Amino acid sequence: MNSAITLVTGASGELGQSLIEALAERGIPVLATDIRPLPPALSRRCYRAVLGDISDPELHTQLLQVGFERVFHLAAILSSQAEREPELAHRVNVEGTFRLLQTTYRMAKRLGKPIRFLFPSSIAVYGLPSLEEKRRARKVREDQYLTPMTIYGATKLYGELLGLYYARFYRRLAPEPEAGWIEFCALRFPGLLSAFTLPQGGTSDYGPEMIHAAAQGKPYRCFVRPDTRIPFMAMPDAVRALLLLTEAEPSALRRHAYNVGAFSLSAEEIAAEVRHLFPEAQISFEPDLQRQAIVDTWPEDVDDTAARQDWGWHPDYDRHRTFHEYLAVNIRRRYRSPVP
Ligand code: AKB
Repeated sequence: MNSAITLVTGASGELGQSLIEALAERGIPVLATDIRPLPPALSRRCYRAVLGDISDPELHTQLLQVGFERVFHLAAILSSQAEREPELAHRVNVEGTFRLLQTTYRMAKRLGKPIRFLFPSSIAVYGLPSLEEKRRARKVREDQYLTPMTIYGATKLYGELLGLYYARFYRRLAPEPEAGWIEFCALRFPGLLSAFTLPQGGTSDYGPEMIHAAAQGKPYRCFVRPDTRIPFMAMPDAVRALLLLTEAEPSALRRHAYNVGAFSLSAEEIAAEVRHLFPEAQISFEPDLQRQAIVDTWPEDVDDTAARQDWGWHPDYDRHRTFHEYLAVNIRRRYRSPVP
């Protein structure tokens, strides 16, 4: 990856923090932005940090002043919060994405070359109509069940289409390479499991919350049924997927949005892994009807054949490695919890 200034939006979020660490380790200067201040240690890893609302034109003026040659657009309101605050979700996830695509196009024209724009999308773009269909469907392909039931899923799906539109429309207007355009690509992520940070406002959060609570000796009430099954991925794999896709040859990318998978787990299976690592863990199940309804429409697993074929995707962390190497070691260290 060349050492061009790389814009990371949503820099204070959990994916943002891990991605910035990885970019900084590679010596890539990061222009970070978020509405919340960055943790000071993370801010020191960045070339520049600009605070602001991604839907605010003033922030975009500042981003253009600094300049950038690559984009990871991570800023988003996640599913559970978006259901509570749909207007906010629309402003951040739709208007923010639209504005950033415009800004990136202006930047690409100024540079006279294409800018790659990576957009983390989600399994929330899928909407399985019933539990029976969810069990029957098992691994869902990119073009199936695209009828999300949440505002978050709808805004992510629209973000993918906006990106595709920008990539195609301006490419048609400016067929000469020196004119600049956007190379857009979306990754549909499953629930993410990080040892270092906790997500905020998502519906797959019961996975990470369960293990972080156990490591701190706190009881955890899981808000979905034990048999609830969705795909999950370890955070280092999510970061690696973003970096791999950034480096893929444009001609290899046959899709504008790719599934990436690692393993599929029920909430009961997560609880079993957590109890294995922390035998004292106190986990109970008290489903919340609204959040349960959301995950019941998300697929059990995803078919990521296209990502494997087109840009060599494969997860490094399966279920065992995720829990017994990555999470066990790092979470114990983080909370100084004893090895049983
Ligand atoms: C959420 O739960 O909203 C996210 C997601 C699956 O995109 N973690």
